[in-house]
Amino acid sequence: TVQFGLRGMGVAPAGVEKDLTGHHHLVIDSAPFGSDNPEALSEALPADENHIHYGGGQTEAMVELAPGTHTLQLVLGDWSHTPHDTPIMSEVITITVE
Ligand SMILES: [Cu+2]
Repeated sequence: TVQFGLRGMGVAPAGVEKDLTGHHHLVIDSAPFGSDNPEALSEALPADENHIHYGGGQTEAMVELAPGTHTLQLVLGDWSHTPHDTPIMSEVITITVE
């Protein structure tokens, strides 16, 4: 179970255009979002097995991962799945699934 933390912003479902809100995306085993990857921050996040959208406004989720080492990063996206102008994202963490 992954719990998504957020302060100073609200969570709104995808498609709801409201200032200072967004929905969470979990980036799994994929290139990190950040200043070294600026183009990824200016367009909608892809939707695939490495980029999970929580467009219902979920603040935690169960994720099934194969045993081994995985990286996770949380990226907030606006109503259209695009990171905010000042992107809101976590550091990349590395976890081990046994
Ligand atoms: Cu999204």
